[in-house]
Amino acid sequence: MLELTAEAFKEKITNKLKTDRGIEIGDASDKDIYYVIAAIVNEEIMPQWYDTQKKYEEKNNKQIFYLSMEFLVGNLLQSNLLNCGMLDVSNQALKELGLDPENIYAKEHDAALGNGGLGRLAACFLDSLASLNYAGHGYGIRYRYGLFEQRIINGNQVELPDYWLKNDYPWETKKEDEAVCIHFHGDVHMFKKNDGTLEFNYENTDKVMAIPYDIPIIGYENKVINTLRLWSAEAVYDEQETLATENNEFYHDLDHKHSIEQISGFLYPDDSNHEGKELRLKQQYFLVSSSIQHIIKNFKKNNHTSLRRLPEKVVIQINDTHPSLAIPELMRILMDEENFSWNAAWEVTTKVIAYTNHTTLSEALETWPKGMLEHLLPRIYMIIDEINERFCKGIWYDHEALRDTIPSLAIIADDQVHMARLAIVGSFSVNGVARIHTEILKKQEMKHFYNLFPDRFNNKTNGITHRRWLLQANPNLASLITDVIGPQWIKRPKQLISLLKYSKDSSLLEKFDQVKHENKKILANHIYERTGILVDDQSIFDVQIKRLHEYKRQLLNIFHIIYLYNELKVNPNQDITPRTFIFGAKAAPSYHLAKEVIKLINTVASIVNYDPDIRGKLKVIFLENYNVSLAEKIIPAADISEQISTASKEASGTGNMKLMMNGALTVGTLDGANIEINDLVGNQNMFIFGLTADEVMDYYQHGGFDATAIYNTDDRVKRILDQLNQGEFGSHDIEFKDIYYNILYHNDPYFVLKDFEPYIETHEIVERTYRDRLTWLNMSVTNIAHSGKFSSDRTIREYATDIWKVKQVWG
Ligand code: Z57
Repeated sequence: MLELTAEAFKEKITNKLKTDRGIEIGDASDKDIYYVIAAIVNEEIMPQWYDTQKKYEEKNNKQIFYLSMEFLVGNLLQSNLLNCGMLDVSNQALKELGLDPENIYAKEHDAALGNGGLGRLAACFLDSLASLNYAGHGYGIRYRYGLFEQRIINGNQVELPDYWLKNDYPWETKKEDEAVCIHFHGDVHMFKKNDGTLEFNYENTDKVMAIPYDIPIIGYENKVINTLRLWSAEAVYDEQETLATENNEFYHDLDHKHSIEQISGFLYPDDSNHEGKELRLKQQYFLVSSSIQHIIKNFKKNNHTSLRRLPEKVVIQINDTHPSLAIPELMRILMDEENFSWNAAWEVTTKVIAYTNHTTLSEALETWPKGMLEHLLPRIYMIIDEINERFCKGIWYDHEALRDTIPSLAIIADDQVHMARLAIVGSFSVNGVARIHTEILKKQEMKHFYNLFPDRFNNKTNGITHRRWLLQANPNLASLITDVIGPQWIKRPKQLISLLKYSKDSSLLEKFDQVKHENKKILANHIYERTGILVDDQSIFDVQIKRLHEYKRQLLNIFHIIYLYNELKVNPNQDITPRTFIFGAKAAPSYHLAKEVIKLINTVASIVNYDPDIRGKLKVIFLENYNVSLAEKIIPAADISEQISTASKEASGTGNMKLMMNGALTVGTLDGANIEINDLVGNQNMFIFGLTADEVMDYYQHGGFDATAIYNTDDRVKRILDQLNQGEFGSHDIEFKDIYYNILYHNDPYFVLKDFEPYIETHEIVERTYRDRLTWLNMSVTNIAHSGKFSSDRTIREYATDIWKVKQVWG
């Protein structure tokens, strides 16, 4: 649609307002305009969507199915316009109509069907799959409530329901005819057939309908439209139930209906923390069973051959262990419905399933009580049990040296089903998400499995879509880059490297400075509108935006702020470069310490921001309800990117990549993908500090370090902890005692005190560097230049060639 003019686009808007919504432009609200523009996009892409799917059918190549409990897609209007080539014309048309495009696009409610990194990664992957023309589809759950909306009240996080579907969602299409039936509970009966093989029947199961809602995933200027299919749970309609009302069972039926609809009721809000609730297990099986049933139906429709050839046409990537029941579910269908033998079914399953691991944190590793699994999914449990028996026997007989380790490898052990073990045993590929993370999996967490299956393990360093996170979120930077090196980087992000040639050109560096400053003014305005606080757009914007977790160490950041505050109180005339610390973070509702840290940040903010001694040199801003839309506002304006996890704990991180791509400099530990950023830009272009992963793991093996010793010897640390303990930052003296106790009596499990001094010193270097404008700008441009590697296009190409063995479909 590149030939569409603004004039024609305006006409489309006015016509559609009339025909779709029955109003004249003068009476239209921003929301009306939003819906009309979404309709214009849909009109453009619907035929392309059909054509893409037809082509996939005709070519009948292998297709990728990305199964994930989370897809954090965020807002879609702007990125859909961008990808189908209508963003510029839409912006122009809206401006000519006297409207602010930003306001119109902001009318969309974010689809927050994810918690953080893992869910956002899935969304970036979909964007890259479509943009690179791979036949790859997402399968997830259409949660009626997405991740909670966060409000800060008296400094505390308060959670509100995110009913994102309250207004029409213009991007989804319900596909009633493709509904499938899912079975829970029931009794399994086993028969011996004439040929001596076993047959399994199920009776008295609870039936749930899975109704698909399809969302188009638009490739960048290539007319490829892939599908994100989200399943919604509905009660099975049968006539008896409607008749039951005569017997006064109406409320019983309603209750039943509601409990079924709960399966797709809400997204569990715990990031990197396994809660073990039965409803969550139901959700996982619901996703897996509906997706696999559909995949098999589709295979049969397009291939008139045996399902033994499924691996030639289908690869299923499971996003963490959350969909790992895909393994026994595929076994079940092949054996019980398609009459495969165990061995034949296993052969197919282990060639179709590939597993991505996203963490080594023990609290995130999924285990389910075997009783719970057996009760909810009796047949699935039998299959897992058999997988386990065969696997353990195999070790016992074939790997004598590993006999002692069987308890730590067994899929079922201590009455728990260990999902990561199931995922490794039942798949042909196990990948980590950054080099160091994969190495830790191979050498530590999963070393016995690695010894058993060395070829299965591989690394795929994460990436982000540069289309959303640079082109769309930071249009001024994108067009400056294009002015300097031409537009090739948009399709080939690695070409950003051409910027290096200009990274010492001071007149050009000025322009990058101007763009950053413009973005900072925009964010400052936004902060003022949302909080009433004025921030200095000349100050350093120091940003930490991510889920709140102890290992991510927002606490270290706030300790630094308290330290600076204490110093300024002693010496208000100190000549420091003003700083604005910006936080965005949601805590899991049940995560007490994380919520205490949010409270601490807000409390420190309320003191620092209004203390006249500070004279505006420090501002602390906690922006509530951090989500994709807010990230798009903050990232273009960041000077400093805080990536300060306890080394070895952050599998990869992806915010680090987004901020780097937008010219922020990283203050970070040698953890996750920070290490790979550091490989590219070098120590001279980022601020690395703190313990290494090896040192951290060493301490853990030898009982940690002595936190109290640091408290007793470092006056700065002692001061801060005493302030927390004595209620200096709170109205009651009990506030923040939990943080104090956690550090001193639980021996600072995330090494906040150990890394405090190097962190403080690093920030002193940051400040000196910031004052040296040309050096800073050179560093910033160098980071942008190297960020092309972290496009998810690169990541997806690696998955495609190494794991999936698929090629681009055409073009
Ligand atoms: C999640 O967002 C991540 C890991 C998990 O196990 C769960 Br559950 C949720 C994150 C990691 O913490 C990040 O380091 C990583 O970048 C991201 O997944 C994507 O791989």
